[in-house]
Amino acid sequence: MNKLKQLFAGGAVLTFMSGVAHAEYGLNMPVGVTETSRQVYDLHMLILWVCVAIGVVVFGAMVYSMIYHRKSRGAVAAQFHESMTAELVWTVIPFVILVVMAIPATTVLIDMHDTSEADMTVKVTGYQWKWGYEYIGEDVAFFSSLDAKSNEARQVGSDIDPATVENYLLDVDHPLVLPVGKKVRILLTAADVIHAWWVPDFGWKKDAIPGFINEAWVRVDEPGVYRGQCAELCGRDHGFMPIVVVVKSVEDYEAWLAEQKGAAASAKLAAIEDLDPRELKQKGKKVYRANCVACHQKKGEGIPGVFPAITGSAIATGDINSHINMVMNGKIGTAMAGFKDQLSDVELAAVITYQRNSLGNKVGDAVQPAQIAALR
Ligand code: HEC
Ligand SMILES: [Cu+2]
Repeated sequence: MNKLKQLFAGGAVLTFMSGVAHAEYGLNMPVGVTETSRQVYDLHMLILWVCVAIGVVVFGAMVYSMIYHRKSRGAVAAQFHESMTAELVWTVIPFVILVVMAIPATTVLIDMHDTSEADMTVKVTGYQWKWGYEYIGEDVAFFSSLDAKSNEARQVGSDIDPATVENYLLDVDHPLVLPVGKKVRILLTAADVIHAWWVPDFGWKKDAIPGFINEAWVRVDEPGVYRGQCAELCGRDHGFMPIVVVVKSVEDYEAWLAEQKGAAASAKLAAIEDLDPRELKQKGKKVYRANCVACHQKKGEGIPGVFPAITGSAIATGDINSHINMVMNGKIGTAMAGFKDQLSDVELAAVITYQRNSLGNKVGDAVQPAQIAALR
């Protein structure tokens, strides 16, 4: 009896706590911030209560029969077979229930797939292991990788405690920025393996498949920061390609977009100018930390037998052209992907210069962005 009391007390405390901590830890799915997500939530609640009602009726009848028609009371089972009425009842009622549930479910599905009359389009491409975002018709495109702090804290032997990193593994360097209240068509694809784009607050999740374009849309009602993750097991660093969407007012979004276009233009200009090797090295370190460290490691030591070291590497300390070729085009059939399409001229020149003159290497030469541009 005492045990039972404890159990109930424990249950009561848990219920109470779950009420208190509701904001961070709810048992239910989030209501979300879009019309779609609210429709999905309502549908979920409707079906839940239909299931609860069926459960109460079925188990109620069972428990009632077990208590009031038990053998010790002298109950004798009724003997009837092939009862038309019973068979009709247990066929027609579930059928009607299914149809009643299918009508709202289909309505929501059709709404979710209707990408017509969108105000703008963003193309989302999944990569191992980051996201690429392209604002169609705006000449704005960038990559979105795990933020440097999470990335450093997650490394084996890192001296940063993950508990001290805000939004650990849920933050990126360049979030997707969207305007509030606008219908955004989202095109999804991937460049290597299957990924899936999932922001729970938007109420949907969709696969990004190489060679296919999937469509979805979102219209966010409130400005804010919404976080999600890749939801398809896509390789070793699947858990390290989060999604962050920053939703801004329309004016702020326009200002941001203009700024991005300005940045793209100045990056093109910078690509023509020669840069100081020291500046290249500094930039290169950032590029290396964001794109190469997962395999070649922080100090360039690599992982013996899996990923070669950059420190003392014959390529990174040898002929500069083979080094450039390796980084731009990768090596087919290995995990070394070509970075030609993922990094700008400046970034490529910087990371190559960095690898040759840092991480324990001292070749003393440098690559300029113009050389990279000429090789495209
Ligand atoms: C997904 C893992 C991975 C990532 C990320 C990666 N590499 Fe590599 N890299 C490899 C592998 C594997 C090889 C060996 C290829 C081979 O078999 O020759 C390699 C080889 C190299 C080499 C030649 C080293 C040698 O001595 O053979 C260079 C230089 C290099 N990578 C530069 C880079 C740069 C620069 C980046 C970031 C922009 C980068 N890598 C990102 C996996 C990776
Ligand atoms: Cu993925």
